[in-house]
Amino acid sequence: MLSETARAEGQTLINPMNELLKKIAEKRVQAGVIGMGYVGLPLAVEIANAGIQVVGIDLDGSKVERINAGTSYIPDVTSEAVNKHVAAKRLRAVTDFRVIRELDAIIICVPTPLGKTKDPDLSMVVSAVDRIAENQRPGQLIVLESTTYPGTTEELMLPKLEEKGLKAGRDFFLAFSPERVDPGNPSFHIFNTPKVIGGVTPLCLEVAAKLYSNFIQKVVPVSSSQAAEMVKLLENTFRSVNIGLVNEMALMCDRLKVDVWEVIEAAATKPFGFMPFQPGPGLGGHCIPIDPLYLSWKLKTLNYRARFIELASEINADMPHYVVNKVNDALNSFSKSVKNSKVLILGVSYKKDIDDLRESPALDVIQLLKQRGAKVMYHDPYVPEIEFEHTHLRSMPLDQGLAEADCVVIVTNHSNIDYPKVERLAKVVLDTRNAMRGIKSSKVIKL
Ligand code: SAJ
Repeated sequence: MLSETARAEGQTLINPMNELLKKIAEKRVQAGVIGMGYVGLPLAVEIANAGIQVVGIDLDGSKVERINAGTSYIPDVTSEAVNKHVAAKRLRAVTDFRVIRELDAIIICVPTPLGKTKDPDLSMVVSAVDRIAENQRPGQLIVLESTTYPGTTEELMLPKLEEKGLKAGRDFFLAFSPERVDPGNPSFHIFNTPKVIGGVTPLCLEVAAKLYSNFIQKVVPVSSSQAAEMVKLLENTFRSVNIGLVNEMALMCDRLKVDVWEVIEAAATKPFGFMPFQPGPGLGGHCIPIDPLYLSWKLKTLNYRARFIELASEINADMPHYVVNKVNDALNSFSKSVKNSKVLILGVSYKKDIDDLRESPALDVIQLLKQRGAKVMYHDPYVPEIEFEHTHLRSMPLDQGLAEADCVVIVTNHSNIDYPKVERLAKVVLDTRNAMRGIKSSKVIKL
């Protein structure tokens, strides 16, 4: 039986697509996920949860070993879940890309960072696509999930995958589907977060949507891979620009001597037309500080300057300097200077209740304080040790840090910190996250 789209495109009766659709419908499809990180491993486990055979492919042998040993190294994925599927031989991991020959569906979840010159670094995507092209056969679905600029799927991936004469939409199927993993989110996981999908052709979309519907509650089809790529960038640019706005609000309220947290809380009572964001010490994570710059980079190649993106990035990137100036003011009020003062950084991960340090503003704050001659310590129950540039520190016991510090800076507002104790034992606290809201104290300075 031909799908309606296939019939419209005059497809022959027996063709790779029907074969693949049949395997998907009967859950015989062999899936593979390239990149076993905070996106790939949860995705692979979700695919296995649907009863589909899945192979995790990663260059990092230690990740492969840990998965095959039934253990998880991603906080949002339990070892019990990994072990269950490995024991049932539904999930395994390999470093050898030749496994792709056996696979019907390959999903790419590799990092897309910025290079040294702040330009997109798609080297890991290119490498994954090259490995797929080397092992490609008719009847495969290939999906890119890594966040990237609009056009990547069609302009960069498609030519490589058609190089040997296979045709997208006929012999293989190519789509983009942005990942929407929110690390540490207690409510939304892979299964119950709607998944946007855009195909290089309508048939590509149809095949990808059929596959994802096996393990995602709601699939959201869009008209092209570019549209799907742009959806993700809108989502994250929306956050970056609004965080930049609220950070600038904090700078303005500081000059107006108005409590920005009170203003935001009151504005948030508006039941429509407003969405609260919180000021902070800067923008961390591997997405929000980076993804919008993929979009502005692409638009620059089209002679357009994405001013909101650039301005928001500038304001967000400047917040660590603002924090350090506030530390300086706090110490000055005790006739101390930053130089030779002991500063305790409370919380170093890029957001609360996780252990991820990527792009964390805490690292910038630490570097800036060290440059001004401060003796910097930190306490973070999620991060036992940090090592970056010329800094190597271990998390100090909280009571000891509070006793020794001339100034405490709350950079990440982990839920499991005893903030009343911080107020009791600290000399002065700079609270960049309103973690001490509700604790009235002359020792606490808010951002
Ligand atoms: N931040 C603020 N103020 C805010 C919100 C966040 O300063 O009001 C800071 C956070 O502290 C953090 C950074 O921004 O340093 C990013 O925070 P985030 O909450 O956006 O968290 P991410 O980057 O882990 O995950 C985001 C997802 N988060 C949410 O939707 C809440 C989502 O945008 C994407 O699925 C994900 O990035 C991604 O992978 O793109």
